[in-house]
Amino acid sequence: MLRVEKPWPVAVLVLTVALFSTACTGDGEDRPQVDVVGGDKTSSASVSASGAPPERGVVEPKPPSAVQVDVELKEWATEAKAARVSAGGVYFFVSNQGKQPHELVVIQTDQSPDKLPVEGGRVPEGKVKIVGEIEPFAAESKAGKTFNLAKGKYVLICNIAGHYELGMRVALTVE
Ligand SMILES: [Cu+2]
Repeated sequence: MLRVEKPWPVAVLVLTVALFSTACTGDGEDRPQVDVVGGDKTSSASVSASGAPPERGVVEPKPPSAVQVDVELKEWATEAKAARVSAGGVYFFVSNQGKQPHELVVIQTDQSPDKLPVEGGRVPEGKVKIVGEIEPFAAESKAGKTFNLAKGKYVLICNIAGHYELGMRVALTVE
């Protein structure tokens, strides 16, 4: 009897431990899941805290009569594929090839691209003549919009704080 009884408590013990550890594992799995969800919330909150939630660009249709200018945005450059365009409807097809949101602000000015006034890292929009703007849009997306431009000299910039001074500016002549 003793020989038969001996394995019994061992088996019960093993089974009990197995059940207990299974239950523990179950609890353990639940808790980390809560932590993971909390972690996700924390990380997305920190992403939001770094700036406005990046919206993808909106590509409006190009009017048939408009002249198209392709523009590339990245850290840290604004590159226009044309230096001169004809006056009238100018359709800016803008590709954000950077790693963060950028915008396109069209300023009519006789100043050279690097000589615009700067206050707090931005070109003060009340002190320059803004004739068009594509609001900040997400990296790896595109935006297209038409502005009616008269003959003159223009500078295209990204006016998110710091970006203009880092080099996001380029000249465009409308003739
Ligand atoms: Cu920018």
